[in-house]
Amino acid sequence: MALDRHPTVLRTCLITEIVNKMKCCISFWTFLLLCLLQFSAVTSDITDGNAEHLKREHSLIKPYQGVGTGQSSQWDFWGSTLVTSQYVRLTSDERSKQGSIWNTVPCFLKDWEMHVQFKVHGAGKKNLHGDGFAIWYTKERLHPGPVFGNQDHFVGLAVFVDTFRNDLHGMDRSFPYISAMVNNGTLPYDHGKDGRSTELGGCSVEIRNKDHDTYLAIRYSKGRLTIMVDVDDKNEWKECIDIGGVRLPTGYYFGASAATGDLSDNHDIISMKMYQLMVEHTPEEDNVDWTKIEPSVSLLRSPKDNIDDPTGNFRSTPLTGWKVFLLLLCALLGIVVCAVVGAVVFQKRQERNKRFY
Ligand SMILES: [Ca+2]
Repeated sequence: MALDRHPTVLRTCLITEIVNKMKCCISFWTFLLLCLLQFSAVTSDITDGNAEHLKREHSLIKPYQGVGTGQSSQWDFWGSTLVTSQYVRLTSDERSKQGSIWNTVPCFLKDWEMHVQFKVHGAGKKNLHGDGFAIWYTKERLHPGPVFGNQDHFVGLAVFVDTFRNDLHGMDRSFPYISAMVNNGTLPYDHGKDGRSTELGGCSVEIRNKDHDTYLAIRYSKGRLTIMVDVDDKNEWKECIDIGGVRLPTGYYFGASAATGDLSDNHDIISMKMYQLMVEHTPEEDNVDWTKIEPSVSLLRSPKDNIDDPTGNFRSTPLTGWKVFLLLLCALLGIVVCAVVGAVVFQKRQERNKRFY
């Protein structure tokens, strides 16, 4: 009978039961964690270019027929841009050049992914080349200016592939450096600091004078901006930037621009392929007039990183919802493991005490 059991035995049974429950609990959480990791791996996969959803009106594809000619053309170009049958050269490897190419059709897709094949090459040795190129999704098009050949105080999204280090204090990063910036027209791009004070995130990538094809992908879906690169000839995307809380309207234009200064490079765009992402939206989201959205970003603030940042913009990658959840999960797992270890030690001690009596 249970009541006749020696108290120590009863306690040992209880502890064994607790330990078993905790083991079960750990298995459950481990399973959940694995599921989450699997889910995040799936969601972070970039589309492999499903041809069904390729939007030709927003894509620039060899041999670039109809580029810049007549009323029906879907792409305009400007400045030093040279269109051949094999590439669109925004600048040649010469000093003080600026060129751009712009989609003439505004994009009304809510969720999209742009794959850009590019080639940056030139005679300049290490650190003696510049300045880089930018991919744009902006309200206005064909407005030349000082930001990689496009206007400053732009409205929309810019992805910069900056090949020349202007900021000699910023030695914590190597160049070329890819970064993203969202602007509602109020912020200037600071060339002297390589745009550091307004960037949303970035990564260093070796992209120059490669014999193989080099790509970058920009995905915008459900307020999330993801930038990936495929530059190592491995045919796989590597994450560069992934941030949530990004608001971009529909109805803006895609474009690419490049500039050279005292130093130069050939900045070639081989293709820009736009894919529509099939994503469901809630009725509330669908009822909003997406063309009226003002470009903005809401990030978790990181005072440490912005101590000397007068613009109030934030360059650190924020903790997104599921990352916070994973962190909490890990903390919970840690507590459970500690509790189990404690319980096991306690159980062993009780058994040893029992032997002594
Ligand atoms: Ca620069």
